[in-house]
Amino acid sequence: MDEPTQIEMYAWMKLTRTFDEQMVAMWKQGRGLGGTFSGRGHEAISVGAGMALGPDDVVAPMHRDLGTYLVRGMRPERIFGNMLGKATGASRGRDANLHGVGDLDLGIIGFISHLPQSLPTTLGVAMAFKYRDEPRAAMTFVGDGGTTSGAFHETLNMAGLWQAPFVLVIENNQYAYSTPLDQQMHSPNFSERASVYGITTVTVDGNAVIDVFETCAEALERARMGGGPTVIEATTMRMLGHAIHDGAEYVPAGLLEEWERRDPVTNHRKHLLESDVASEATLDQLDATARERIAAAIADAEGAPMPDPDTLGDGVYA
Ligand SMILES: Cc1ncc(C[n+]2csc(CCOP(=O)(O)OP(=O)(O)O)c2C)c(N)n1
Ligand SMILES: [Mg+2]
Repeated sequence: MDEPTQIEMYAWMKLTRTFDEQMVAMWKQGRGLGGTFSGRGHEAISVGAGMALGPDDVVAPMHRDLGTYLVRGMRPERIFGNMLGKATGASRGRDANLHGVGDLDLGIIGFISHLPQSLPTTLGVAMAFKYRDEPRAAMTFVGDGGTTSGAFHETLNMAGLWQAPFVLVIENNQYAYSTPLDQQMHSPNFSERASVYGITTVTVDGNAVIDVFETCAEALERARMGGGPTVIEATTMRMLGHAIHDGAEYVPAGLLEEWERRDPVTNHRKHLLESDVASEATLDQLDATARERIAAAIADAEGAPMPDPDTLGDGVYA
């Protein structure tokens, strides 16, 4: 992989991490509004997958995929604005977290709260591409918990049958809310689950951004070229609670320590320095740029107006 791309990956992951940290701090200070889900630990997945998408592909990110929104071109002002329920937010004040931050002009379908309903929706988009004979792919995400739902199996069944240009990333972060993997399913072998539907399956280290990027890029290209769907299991760890209110005391401390050593942002930085791709000064500069960018986005969102009550009925179709 060329060096500028590796550095760009660091910049996006750092922007994502900085956004996440500032968001958590704001909510703890009582400056937040709705529920907020930290994606700490998921940056290599959200950024690696986001960077692998082509300009004509469509993506439906999940609640821990802040990086995908940012890479895809969603401005941080619109995301913070959304989280604060402001008129400047992506849903114009209709929601107050990452849910609903969609923009089809950017090729982003907003996150659908009912898990895992982004899957059948994205399969529909993929099938539209196939019917129109367009070389485009549709990608979405699901958590380990979401794979236990019927819609996961229904979607994979049809994706395999129709050989749709569909790519699904399973973000296996070891927990669904407070429920660990071994209390969710008999055998957490996600590749096995998907392969029975006639789908290519790959498992990737979800904390290694270059690996995630390359795996997703290959799957998306195969989909665009008519090679059918892929399910990618990306293994990682949810490093904070389910949402801001959850202290996650039920997660063994040793497990978090183990995954902290595999932190995706720290480790990519280390890789760039050790392989002489970037200097400490270059990376420090990117850190400073991320801090400034996020501070500006927060100031913009906090200063923005609430929606005008007269617009309440806008966007209501039935
Ligand atoms: C149908 C449905 N039931 C319950 C919820 C509430 N809920 C939101 S996230 C979540 C846990 C999901 O776990 P997982 O799929 O592993 O994703 P993670 O949060 O770990 O990234 C639950 C139960 C929901 N959004 N939709
Ligand atoms: Mg999970």
